[in-house]
Amino acid sequence: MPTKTPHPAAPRSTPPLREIRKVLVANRGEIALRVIRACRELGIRTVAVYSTVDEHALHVRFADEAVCIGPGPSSQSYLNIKNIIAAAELTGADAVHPGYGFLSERAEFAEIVQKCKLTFIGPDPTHMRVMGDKVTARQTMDRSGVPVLPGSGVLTSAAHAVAEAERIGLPVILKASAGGGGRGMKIVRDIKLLPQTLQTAQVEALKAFGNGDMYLERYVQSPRHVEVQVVADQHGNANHLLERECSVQRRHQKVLEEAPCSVLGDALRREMCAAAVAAAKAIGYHSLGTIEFLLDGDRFYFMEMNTRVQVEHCVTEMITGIDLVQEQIRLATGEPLGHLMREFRPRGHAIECRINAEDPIKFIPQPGTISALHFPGGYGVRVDSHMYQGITVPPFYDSMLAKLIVHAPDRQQAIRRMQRALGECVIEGIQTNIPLHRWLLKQPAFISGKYDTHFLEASLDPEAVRAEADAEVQG
Ligand code: MV4
Repeated sequence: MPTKTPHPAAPRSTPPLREIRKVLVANRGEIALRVIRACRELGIRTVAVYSTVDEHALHVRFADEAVCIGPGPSSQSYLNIKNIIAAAELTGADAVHPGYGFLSERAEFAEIVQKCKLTFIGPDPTHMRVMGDKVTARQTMDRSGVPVLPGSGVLTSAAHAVAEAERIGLPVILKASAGGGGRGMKIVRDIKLLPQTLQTAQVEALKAFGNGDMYLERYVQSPRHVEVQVVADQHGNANHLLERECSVQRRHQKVLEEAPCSVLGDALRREMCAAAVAAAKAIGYHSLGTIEFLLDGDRFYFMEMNTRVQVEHCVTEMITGIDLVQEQIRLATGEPLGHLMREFRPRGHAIECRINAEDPIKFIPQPGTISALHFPGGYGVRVDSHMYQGITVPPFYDSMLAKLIVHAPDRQQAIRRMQRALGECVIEGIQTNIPLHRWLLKQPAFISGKYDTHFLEASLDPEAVRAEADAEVQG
């Protein structure tokens, strides 16, 4: 049940409503379009930023104004804070939406945006810092009663690590405190290997994140990745919008997501969603957020919090009927949760397939020009994409071309609808992972819903995927 944190009668934390008239969208691709569409419906003007290779991109055409912020490589454009802020000042934008990826979880960026008297459409930099430091996040959640796995603080020596591993019990997983999303993790099954593994991991973490801090957790052998969408306002109210199942992954990249999770019963769903709301309240969070859990049978444990809108937010939109990006913008103005402060029940079932420009067998990204394009349609089908016929997909960015989202009364019908939609999809000129999705949707483990985070990599069958690719060509 949604609850309200009582706060002093003298409103300490009731900021004035900040009007948003013009949003600078600090991103590209489908999420830039998603934000521009939300703004248009809210009557808010938009500013696109783009790199020289994105001159002909749809987000540039859809926005009211557009400013070039640098050359192709993201370090010089979509990650170039100075140029993005300059574009906001130049166009008189009063808010910045970071989308996902790029600068979306950089606390310094949110801080600079605020210092320039712009509204950051997201949480406070402090929330990003607490959740960006995984040891602090874990401790904060533990103290707030959110279940965490048995684990350690920052490891100070090999001896400390061994003592902690013996206390926790093998196998354990070493994680970088500055990591996240699967980066900087190592599983340790043999205590003799722990000191060496720790040293290697520290060096790697220092190189990758500029911080070598590592911690330990009990390793869960075959978990599911289930995450809860939370929403919170600037007045102390927080609520959840149910969960998403994201266990179909390869190398920590999600391939397909669905909502609701087919193995959660009502009682466990309530418990997990309540824990997610408690997590948000524990840090006085506001904006949209996602609490990721590892689900192990009927036990769940806090993994990470994402302080941004996520790629897979659409499946939640389909089963709740809520436009999450519009709500995110409203929350940034200081509006209260209002109509979001109710108990949500899953309305049917939604599935999202991420269509990537990649070799379906070897997963090598495939930049190039799209010579023919036709997206599916019809009842219960949604396509979020920045593609059009003739576009050249540059090599510098993420390879996701489109999200195919279906909504149906139940999971079986959603699977059938997705199979139908994939069958209507035509993308020529570059290879995509559509054959992988066609194969995936036929797998008994997927159809039965009995899969975990290892399922895709463990059962991938290159010959069977190749057969799907060949079948597609023949029609
Ligand atoms: C784990 C785990 C098992 N035990 N932690 C991967 C992403 C990052 N958020 C944490 N991850 C994991 N943490 C413990 N204690 C297994 C994973 C994991 C995983 C999690 C979600 C989805 C896919 C995954 C693939 C491999 C490992």
